Amino acid sequence: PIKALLFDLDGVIVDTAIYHYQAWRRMANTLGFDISEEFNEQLKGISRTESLEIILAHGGKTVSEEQKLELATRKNEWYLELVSQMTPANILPGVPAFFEAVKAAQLKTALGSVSKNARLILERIGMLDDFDAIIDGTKITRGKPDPEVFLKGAAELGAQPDECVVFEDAVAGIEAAKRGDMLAIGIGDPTVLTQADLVVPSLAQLTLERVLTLSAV
Ligand code: B16
Ligand code: MG
Repeated sequence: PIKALLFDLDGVIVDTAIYHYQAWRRMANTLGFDISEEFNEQLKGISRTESLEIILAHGGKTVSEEQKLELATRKNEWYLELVSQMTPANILPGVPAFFEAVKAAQLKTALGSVSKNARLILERIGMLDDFDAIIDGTKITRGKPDPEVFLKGAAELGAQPDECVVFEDAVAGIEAAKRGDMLAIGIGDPTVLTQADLVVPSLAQLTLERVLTLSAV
């Protein structure tokens, strides 16, 4: 039976992907190139340093390690400026009702995010106390698609992988869940999240009941 639900942050609980995109775009522009929204798709769920490498390669730029650190720091400052304006109004549709149902069913919850800013974001939206465990970028050594973030979440909740369901909006995150032998529910487009066991547009289109039925199959 399902004991634990593991939630990605960016794209599942809040839409910070748009802020990441804006901040990376600003950085790319200072280097003389641009990045499209379509290109941004592959950065979802990917760590800050890996994202920077992908963007630099895309723009055909070679920079020193020192400059990389500077660029990543500046991007994060721009990103944090946007995050600082967040409020509970930024919580994605369907999330509060879904969490109420989860609590009523006495299931455990964990956050599984590669972001180093995850706690700050949860604080801004008033959801810090809604998770029994928080696994973020400060607690992991390998980003998604490595399953580390979700395996650690399961371990902290005392659940086996087959007792866990992962909610993810990123291709890399769905892959991480599947590599961890967990059920994966995609939030987004089924033609993009092809590895997911079920895909819904948002948590507003999903009931806990449906999740628990799915796991029984
Ligand atoms: P930070 P998630 C990920 O969050 C984002 O999807 C990804 O775009 C970002 O680069 C990464 O966090 C690192 O974030 O720069 O704040 O440490 O989807 O795993 O919740
Ligand atoms: Mg995400």
